[in-house]
Amino acid sequence: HPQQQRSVGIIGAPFSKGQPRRGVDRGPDAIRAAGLLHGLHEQGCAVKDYGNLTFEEPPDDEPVGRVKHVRAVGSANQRLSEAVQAVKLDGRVSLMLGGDHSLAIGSIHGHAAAVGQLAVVWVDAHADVNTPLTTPTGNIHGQSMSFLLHELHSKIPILPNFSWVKPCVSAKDLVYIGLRDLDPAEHYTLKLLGVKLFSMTEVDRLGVARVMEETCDYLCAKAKKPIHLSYDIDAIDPAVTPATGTPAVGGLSYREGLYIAEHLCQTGLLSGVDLVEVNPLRGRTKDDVRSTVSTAVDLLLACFGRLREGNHPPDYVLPEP
Ligand code: 6HN
Ligand code: MN
Ligand code: MN
Ligand code: MN
Repeated sequence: HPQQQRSVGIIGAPFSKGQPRRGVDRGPDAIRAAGLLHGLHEQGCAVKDYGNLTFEEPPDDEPVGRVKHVRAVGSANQRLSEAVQAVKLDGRVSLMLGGDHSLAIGSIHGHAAAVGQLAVVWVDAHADVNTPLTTPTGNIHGQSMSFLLHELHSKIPILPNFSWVKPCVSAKDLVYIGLRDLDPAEHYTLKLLGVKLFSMTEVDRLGVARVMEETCDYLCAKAKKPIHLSYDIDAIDPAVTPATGTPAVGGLSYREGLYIAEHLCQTGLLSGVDLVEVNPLRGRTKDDVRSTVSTAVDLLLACFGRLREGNHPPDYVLPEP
């Protein structure tokens, strides 16, 4: 059906302590500088930019067990959760620009706190479902979903600055797309919980169109819950989006990545979006960075109504001679 006016609230989250590489905190400004707001306006969206969040640096943020920067990640996400709740109370689709993927904790928590039960579509090379006790790296961006899943609640230790995090997603309301680099504990967990996933093998077998049909059938089987899309740019093949911290070969093509965003937009149920892990200091050349950032912008424009067939305003009339 024709384009409805989409109302978007942008939150920049220049945060990098969920992983060890510098630069991912420059993601939000790089994505804005590549024309995101202009593009959204041009396609008829009502956009409000809430600006960039600022984060405190907790003193003595020593590792807890293997887990790094626990206090910084906990307090940054608490702030983000509140910001997302404010955007949702303003009646907008929340768009969080990362920053690293640990920010999904606050983004999804805040979204669920504002609107209730969510369906989550996690597009990523990685499952980000290590617990603080299974993480091989200690990086919280590889653990985000473990804090959010009800079914893993008993496996999560008490951590400083995390007491506000309450699990808010059921395993049956989660779908992964694009997976190709999982740790053994993550694979075990997804099988144990019966989480629906479309790894790159399924994308190859079914094609992206069937993957998206099955994703929406699965998530909408009972009720039409609001959808939270958490898009890690490393889901796309590093030939297209190399400027990211944990690239993994064999990823989604540009077209497959766009199709996912277009299809979720057409459901009319997209209520919150994350675009994370764009790191303008990675990649070898300026073109590497340009291609990564402009792909991120294209994915987001598709999330908010842009179609490859073209678009026109609902009140368009042909000029008479
Ligand atoms: N990401 N599984 C690895 C880990 O450190 O737990 C990689 C995580 C990557 C996280 O890309 O958002
Ligand atoms: Mn991720
Ligand atoms: Mn990833
Ligand atoms: Mn529509």
